[in-house]
Amino acid sequence: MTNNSRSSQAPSRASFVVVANRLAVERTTDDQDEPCWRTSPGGLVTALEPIMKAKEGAWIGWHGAPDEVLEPFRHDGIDMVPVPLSRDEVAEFYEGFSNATLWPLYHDSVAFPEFHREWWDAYVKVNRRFAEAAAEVAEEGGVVWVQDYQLQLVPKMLRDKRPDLKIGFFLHIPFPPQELFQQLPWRKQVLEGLSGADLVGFQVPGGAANFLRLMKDRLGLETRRGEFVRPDGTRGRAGAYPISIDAQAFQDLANHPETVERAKEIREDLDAEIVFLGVDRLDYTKGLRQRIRAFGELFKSGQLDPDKAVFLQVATPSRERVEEYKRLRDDIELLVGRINGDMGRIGRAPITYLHAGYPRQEMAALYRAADVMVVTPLRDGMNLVAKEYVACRGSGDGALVLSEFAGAARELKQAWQVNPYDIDGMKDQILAAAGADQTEKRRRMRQLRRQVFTHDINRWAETFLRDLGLE
Ligand code: GDG
Repeated sequence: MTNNSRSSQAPSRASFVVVANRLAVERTTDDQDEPCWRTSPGGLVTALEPIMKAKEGAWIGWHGAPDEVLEPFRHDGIDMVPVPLSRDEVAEFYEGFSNATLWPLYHDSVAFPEFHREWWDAYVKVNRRFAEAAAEVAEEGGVVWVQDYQLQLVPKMLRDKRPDLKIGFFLHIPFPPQELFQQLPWRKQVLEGLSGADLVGFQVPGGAANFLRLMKDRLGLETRRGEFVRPDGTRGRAGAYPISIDAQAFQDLANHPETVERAKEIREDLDAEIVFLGVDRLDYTKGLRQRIRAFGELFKSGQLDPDKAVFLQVATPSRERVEEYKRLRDDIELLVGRINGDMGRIGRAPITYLHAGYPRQEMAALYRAADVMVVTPLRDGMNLVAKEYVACRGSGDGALVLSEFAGAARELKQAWQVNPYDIDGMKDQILAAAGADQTEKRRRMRQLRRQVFTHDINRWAETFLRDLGLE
């Protein structure tokens, strides 16, 4: 939902505060071309909006422009508290420590994590700034919910300043096993940071188990039945809270007449009997190299006929200033170019590769248009694309190929599951999904849809906040 007109000065204290790397609004321009804010389209914002409004909530986050200091403001019933970041902090805290140290380390080190002391210093400094903002904004006895790997030190920093608060933390990405985590030179500080939360949420039980084991082995804390005991005798808890999507909203969007029409156009343009689809941020965790290789081999061997089948890959631009991402883009484009050069003919390429972001409605049209959705990350906290595809298949057919290494695999058991490192196995499952008869596809999709519609984003937020003790 866009909202341009309801921004004004924010009042000072809130009983419910969300702290996230990014603010819940983004800059845009209104009808008169004047700059204004609109609510970000993400699922987290949508899920928390009703609670934020009911509780006079505040959202603390960076507003996206370096070297700019902004006063708090009110937008559409929610107080926005912008946290400033300098250009150097964006490079060292965000692109550096968050995205070139923690991101690869937490994703099984599928790319090499870089450790730099100056990045760590920036991480500490910026986390302190977020914690200070939260300490100032939260009212006595309030609830503060800190989001994700960029802000792992905030819970303890905040608890030290404001022991009266209830503090929750949710990690959107995987939490690695001890053997990997302990490479981190600042492992103790990160664990201490997280231990300040009353409730630490993970996508899957394995993440919570890894965390509790580290609380015990690295911090020497007593742990029992999902709880840890801090040195002062107070307790915190850890558990799994698998995130989801607004399934109904996706279904409605997919069923909108314009979307239905657009999906038909996409099918006509692709002019194929069978359409395979991949949608990912262009990220090395998403398994794009392996997936494209698998399709290349299927086309080359004739198991997929390039005249009848097409693989459409949308790769949304992401973290383009980080070196590893530049390399990935070059690799992918080389691979796609080579396959299309070898196997295409005039007017027909087996792989349609789009390096672009699209409006949500276009995404829904793509999901509607695809016979087989291929989601094969090497490691993924959850993966919402898989759930979005399922929500958009109101027709009850379609097939989902899903990596075992996505958090979503625990819930979406009726998908054709794959080990993305096993190219031959992946090829077999892609063919099995494509070749399954309608009855089989419908049977599986029915169960997938039941799961996604009963475990939606509202249930996720309500469960976490109930366990944290939000009244
Ligand atoms: C992290 C974790 C976890 C993508 N391209 C476009 C677009 N998207 C949307 C998708 C989906 C979202 O972005 C991507 O979410 P994922 O879950 O697939 O992956 P990450 O971005 O890596 O998210 C992940 C998630 O946090 C939530 O906790 O599931 O494991 O890595 O919603 O639809 N949306 C639009 N245009 C695009 O071009 N509008």
